[in-house]
Amino acid sequence: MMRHIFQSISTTALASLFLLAASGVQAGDIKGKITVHGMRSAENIAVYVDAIPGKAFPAPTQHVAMDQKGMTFAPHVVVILKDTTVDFSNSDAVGHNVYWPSVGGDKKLAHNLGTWPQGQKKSFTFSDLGAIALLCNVHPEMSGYLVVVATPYSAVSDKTGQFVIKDVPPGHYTLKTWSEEGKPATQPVDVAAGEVEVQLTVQK
Ligand SMILES: [Cu+2]
Repeated sequence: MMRHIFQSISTTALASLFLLAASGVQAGDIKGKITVHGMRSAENIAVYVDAIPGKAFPAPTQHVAMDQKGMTFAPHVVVILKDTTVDFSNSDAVGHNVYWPSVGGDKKLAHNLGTWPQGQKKSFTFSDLGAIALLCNVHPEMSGYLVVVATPYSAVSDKTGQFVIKDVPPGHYTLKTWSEEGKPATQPVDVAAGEVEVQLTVQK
């Protein structure tokens, strides 16, 4: 009987069935707006899905770029998935150094990549979670930040405090923030297919 039913379903019908099954787990986008209190700006705030229980993410094959350009780290804040390799480049005519005094406050994870001239780059794979202040020991006024998180679902806010985290699998999660000036904030979020809007407040 079953055999007969399957034989009577055309290839096109089968394809439609697979599409239907796939749409049952359609990802959604988290569209958010951050309001700040006591801070200079709502820009450059890292927002990320804290964790997805039972789900492990493979080390990304694609590298992330962090440049030193115009005597600044560019971009100023980058969020990366754990085990991402960052390529540090130097676009300035002067030598720059890259070092970090800790990872997530752990001074044992301090590291100095050295100093190198324009046009060269050095790579490093970040396997520990936490925020990292990037510094240059040639130019003490320079700073940038890496935020290493446990999921690939993250974003950095723009000048108006807005952000979009794309293609998040449906589920109930906790959004967290990291910023240079503000205290960490958390916000529950329910993701389904389509777009979910969230409001976040970050306090100094
Ligand atoms: Cu420098």
